[in-house]
Amino acid sequence: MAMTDSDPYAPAPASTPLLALIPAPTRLTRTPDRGPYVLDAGTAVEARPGTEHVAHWLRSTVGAATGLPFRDAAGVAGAAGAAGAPGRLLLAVDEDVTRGLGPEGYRLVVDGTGVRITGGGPAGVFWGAQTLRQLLGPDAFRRAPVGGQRAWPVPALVVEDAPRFAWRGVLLDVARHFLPKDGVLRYVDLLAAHKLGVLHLHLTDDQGWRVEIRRWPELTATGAWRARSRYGHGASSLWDERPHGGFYTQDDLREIVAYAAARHVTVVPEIDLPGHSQAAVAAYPWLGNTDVVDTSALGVWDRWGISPNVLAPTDATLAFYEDVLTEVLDIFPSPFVHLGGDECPKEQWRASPTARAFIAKEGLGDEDGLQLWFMRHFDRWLAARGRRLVGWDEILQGGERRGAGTGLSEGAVVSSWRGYGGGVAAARAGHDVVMCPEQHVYLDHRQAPGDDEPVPIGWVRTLEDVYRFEPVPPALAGQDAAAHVLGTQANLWTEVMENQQRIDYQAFPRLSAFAEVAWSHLPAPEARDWHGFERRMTAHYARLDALGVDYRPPGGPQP
Ligand code: TNX
Repeated sequence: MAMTDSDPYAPAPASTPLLALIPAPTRLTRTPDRGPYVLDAGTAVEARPGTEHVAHWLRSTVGAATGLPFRDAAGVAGAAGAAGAPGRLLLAVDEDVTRGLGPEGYRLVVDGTGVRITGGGPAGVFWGAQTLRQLLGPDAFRRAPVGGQRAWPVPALVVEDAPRFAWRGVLLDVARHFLPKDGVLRYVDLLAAHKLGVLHLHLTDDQGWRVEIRRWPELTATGAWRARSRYGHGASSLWDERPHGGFYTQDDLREIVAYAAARHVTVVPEIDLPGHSQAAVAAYPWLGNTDVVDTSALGVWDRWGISPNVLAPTDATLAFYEDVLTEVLDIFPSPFVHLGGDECPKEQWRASPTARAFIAKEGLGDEDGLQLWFMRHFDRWLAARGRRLVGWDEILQGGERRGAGTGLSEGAVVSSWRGYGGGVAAARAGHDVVMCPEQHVYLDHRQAPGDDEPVPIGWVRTLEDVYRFEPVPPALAGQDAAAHVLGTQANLWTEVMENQQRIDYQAFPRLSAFAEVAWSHLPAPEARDWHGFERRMTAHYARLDALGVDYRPPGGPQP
């Protein structure tokens, strides 16, 4: 799609409001002779079929912030008038209007008679409504009205917009530190405000199991709790001597899924296996490699890094995880189910007579083959149920040597985190991929050098670094395989983020830059208008303030 007719990045003359949309729309044209339109108590919403949930969102969210009632046009006297009658906010799905913009695309028209948001599908209408909220100004992001503003002007304009990528994701690691349900719902809203449509919930890890499984209650009774955490490295490490834990009931998760669905956010659950599984082994010791270690003595892992206590390759383990996944599928309608596959230490398999015999019997070659065997089993199991496996790029290990491609089903998706390499290889082999290289979009990494960063881990990934991240690497650019890049994802691992405030600090403002990378049709990294983005961020910080986001301030932490 062509970048722009009029330039949404151009600095606004001082006399006109800075629109400062984030993520930047594909095309924005000001039509000052046709407007503005002023929303007030008389503005009625006409929600055509398929858009009722957007009207509901407007009332419950923008209405709560502004005091605007957004009354239903059907209930307003004389409402039988033509579409987009004066004083109307029209919401409609109409592909004839949005032609070529796709189901998530929308056309937003503001003129003196009202506002018309037309989507290629219901999602497009919702993203258009999010744009309208930005146009109303930062106070439209509050939870309740401040001051007595009754009239909300919006400049006359036409926006035509559609996302570059379908998978615009954020991983929230609720395993290392549990984030209570309300915090997750709040993140759904923050994602939606940035037109990000995938919430990848990392529900299990060595340090905690966070999803209620009715058939296997010890997973949460035991696996959701640890007595303490260890921070720092080597001699300078310290135990905090505080318990940590929590989990979501299935009802909690259904509520999160429904809340997200109403905001066009898909929740992709991750059950990490066969590594990162000590919490499960602590709950059911027979899941572990009992001929190598006395797993009955294990607790939930209480330090960071990667536990050597991985799943044992037995029929009982497979059957157990089939039970788990049966319940997971029942909770999460997502077409994609993430099963990890990352960072699985192989020492216990190497030492285990059971695992060695298994590798020999199945002709797996070595431990990498064994890991692939695990992933393939569940890849097929998911495919038979109409779902697609997603795994970290280690799921490619052990495939090529066996001369059978990746050994995974065609629908399997790779999350490329150790750089772009795994994603490039997977795309060339015909798999869809999500690019989330740790060198660019790991938001647990520090955002500035210096001693005063509250979360001083990892490499430095500045706001500008994230803004200049390009999901399609040169190795794929211009090739057919580039079509396999479903999109991109920023990952919030929470080893050093204990609570919502810390997550906010690491996530923002970088997630705002990431949203633009995922949604907007930006030019090549070196040609991106970083200073224009910075200028728009000035207005966006006011929105984040109104939302109560504890972002890292532009100048760094205040003493
Ligand atoms: C690597 S990304 C991990 C996570 C850690 C993260 C910390 C991935 C698949 N594994 O388990 O939390 O690094 O940056």
